[in-house]
Amino acid sequence: MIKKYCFGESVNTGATVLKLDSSQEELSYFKVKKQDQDTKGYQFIYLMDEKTQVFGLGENVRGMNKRGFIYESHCSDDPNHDEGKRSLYGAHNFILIRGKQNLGVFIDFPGKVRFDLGYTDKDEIRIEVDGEDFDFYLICEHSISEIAKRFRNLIGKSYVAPKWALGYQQSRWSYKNEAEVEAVIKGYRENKLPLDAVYLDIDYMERYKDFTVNKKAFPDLKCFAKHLKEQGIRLVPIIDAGVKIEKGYDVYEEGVKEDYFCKDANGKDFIGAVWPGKVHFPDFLQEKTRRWFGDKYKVLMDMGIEGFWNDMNEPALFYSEEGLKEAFEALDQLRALENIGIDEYFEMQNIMGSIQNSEKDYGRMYHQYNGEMVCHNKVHNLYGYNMTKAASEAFDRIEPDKRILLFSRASYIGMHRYGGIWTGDNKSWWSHLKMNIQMMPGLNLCGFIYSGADLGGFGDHATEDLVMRWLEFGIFTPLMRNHAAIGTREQEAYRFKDLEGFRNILNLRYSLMPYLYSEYMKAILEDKMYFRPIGFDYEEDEMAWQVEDQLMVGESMMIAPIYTQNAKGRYVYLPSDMLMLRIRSMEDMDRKVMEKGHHYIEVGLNEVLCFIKPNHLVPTTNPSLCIDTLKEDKLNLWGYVTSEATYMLYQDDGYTKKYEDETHYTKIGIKKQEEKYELSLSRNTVKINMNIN
Ligand code: MIG
Repeated sequence: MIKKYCFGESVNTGATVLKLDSSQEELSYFKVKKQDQDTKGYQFIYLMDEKTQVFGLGENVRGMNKRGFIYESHCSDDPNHDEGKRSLYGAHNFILIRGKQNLGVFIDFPGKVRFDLGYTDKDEIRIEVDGEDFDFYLICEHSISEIAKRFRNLIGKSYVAPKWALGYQQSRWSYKNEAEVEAVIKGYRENKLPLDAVYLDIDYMERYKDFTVNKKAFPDLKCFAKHLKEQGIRLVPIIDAGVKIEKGYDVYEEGVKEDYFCKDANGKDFIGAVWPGKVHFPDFLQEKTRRWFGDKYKVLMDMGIEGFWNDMNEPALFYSEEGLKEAFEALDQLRALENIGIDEYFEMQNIMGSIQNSEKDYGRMYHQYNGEMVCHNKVHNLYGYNMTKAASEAFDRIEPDKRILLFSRASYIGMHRYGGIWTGDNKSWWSHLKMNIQMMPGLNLCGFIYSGADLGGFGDHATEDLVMRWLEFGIFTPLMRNHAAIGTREQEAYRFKDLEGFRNILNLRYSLMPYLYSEYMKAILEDKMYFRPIGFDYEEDEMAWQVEDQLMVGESMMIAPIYTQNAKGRYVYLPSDMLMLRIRSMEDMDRKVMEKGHHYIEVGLNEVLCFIKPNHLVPTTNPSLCIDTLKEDKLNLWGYVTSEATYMLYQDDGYTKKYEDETHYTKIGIKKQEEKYELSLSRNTVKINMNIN
C-alpha cells in the first residue's frame, strides 16, 4: 500500500507516474516536527530497534545497510568518494526500513534532504527536508521485496538499453583521435578480446563545444563510425552540460537568442566556467530548452552515433564570474598584509579550495519556471535528470523505434525512465571495488538497472590484479565499462600479462548473455531488482541479512566477488544449499554442490566464483567478439535441480522497442526423474544442451 502525504504545494518534479490523492490520515510511524522559522523545513523521526536495517539511497558510500551514518541529497561533482562523503552525484531520496514493520519512504523534494540514519542518535532515523513544499510517500508491505516493487510501480518503468550496450565497453579520458581509437580496437581484436563500444571523452569536440567534432582529430566521424560498426563496435560520445560562450557557435547563439539559458539575479545569462572555459547552463527546467537541447543530439545521430553519456550535469561548476571576482578580492586583502601568519595561510587555502562547486554560486543561478524565477538551490537535484530527460525525449522523436544508449552522471529519482547512470569518478582502489559491489542494490532499488562503475577505477593507477578482479565483478553489471582518467596507467584489458585470463573473463560475460539479458529485461519489465542483498531472497534468515559482500544476480544466481588484493579465496555464506561454480573458462570449471552455511572457498586470480540456487537454471551460449554476432539459438543450460525447475528465457531483437511481447519468452522446464533430467520447452526456437548439477 502506498500513501502520499503532501506538504505545502506540490513541487511536481516528475519523479512519479502513479497518480495518488493526498492522504488525510495522520502520518504513522513517524513523528513530524516543523523546523524553526529560519530553516523552514520539516523533520521526521522514526525510532529504530536493535534489529532495524536501512537500505536504499541509491548512489552513496558505505555498506548496503546504510544504518549508522548521515547522508545528504545534493548532487555533487566530487571525485573523492571516501567514507566521510554524504553526497555523490545522484539524489536518491528513497529508503527501505527493515524493522518490526517494513516500510519504504520516498521524499519527493528537489532541494536538500538529510537522511540521518542513527548518526546523531544511534536509535533514530531523522529525515530533514530543507523546505516546506514536498511529497512524502510511505509504502507499507509485509515483505521487503514487495516494497521495492511497489516503489518501482510508483516511479515507472526503467529505461531499456540496446543489447549491444550490455557488451563490454572501453573508455579512457584521452583517446584523442581516430588513430588512438583504432589502436585500442586493434588491441582488443588482435588479441581476440570481445568489445562492443569505445567511448569518446571531451577531446573529440572542438574546444569542448557540445555537438561539434574536432575535424583534425576526426576528419569524417560519420565514415569512421560506419567503419567501426562493421566490426561490431559503436562509438559513444560524451555530452557536457555547459555550453561554451563563443561568438559564431550556433548552440551558444541560439541559446542566447531564444532565452534557453539559466539566469543570474539581474536576469542576464548566468556565466560559469567548466572545460570549455566560460559557459552558460541550459535551463533544463524549461520545456522549450529541453526540446531544443535534445534535438541537438541529432547532429551526432546523423553521423551514425547510437549512444551518449551525459556528464558534468550536477551541474559541475569550476567557478562563476562573480565567485572568482570575490575570491581575488579576498586574496588581494591577504596580499596587502605585511605578514601572512598561519591563520591567513589557511584562509588563503580555503579561499582557493572553495571556488569550485560553491553553494553560493548555485544560489546565484536562476531558472524560469511557470513565469517565475526559481533559485537553482531550490531545484538543484533536478538538473542532470532534466538534461537526460531532454535527450531521451528527443530520441523518441528522432528515432522512435530504436533504442539509443544513454546514461548520466547526475540523477534524481525518476530519471531511470530516461537513461541509466554510471557512478562517476571512483579510483583504482580495492575499497572502491567493494563500494561498487555494495552500491549496486541501492541503485536497483531506485530503478537504475542499467548502471555500473568505472571498472578498473577512474583516478589513480590500476594494477593487473585489480583490473582482473574488478572485471570479474563487472561481468555481472549491465553497464560493463572499463574507464580511466587521463594521466593514469593504461588499463585496457590487452595491456596486461595474463591475456588469456582476461579473454576468459570477457568471454564469460558474452557466454552468460542469454541469462544476463533475460534477467536484465525481466527486472525492467516486471519492476524487479536485478541485484539484491541476499536477505531479500531469504527474508527469514537473519544471517543472510548480515552479508554485505555477496549479491543475488537475477533469479538464479548468487555471486561472491573477491575485492581484496592478494586474496587467494574468501568466506562465503550460503543461505541454502547451492551449486558452486568456479569458472576459469567455459571449458574449464569446478562444479560442486555445497551445503547451507559458512565456507572458505579458494578462488584463484583468474577464477570467477558464482552459485546457482536450488531448482534454478542459467542459460549460456558460446562467446563472440561482439553482441551483434552472438548466437543464441543453441544454449548450454546450467542448473542445480533437485526436483524441478523452470526458467523464463527472454529473447528479442535487442535493438527496437518492441520489448513487451509474449513471443519473446521461452519457458524452459527441467524435471528430475530418478537420475535423469527431462527437458521441456514452450517453443522450439532454441536448442538446449543440458549441464545440470
Ligand atoms: O572534470 O570528461 O566523470 O568520466 O572522463 C572531469 C572528462 C570531467 C568527469 C567524468 C569522467 C570524464 C571526465 N569528466
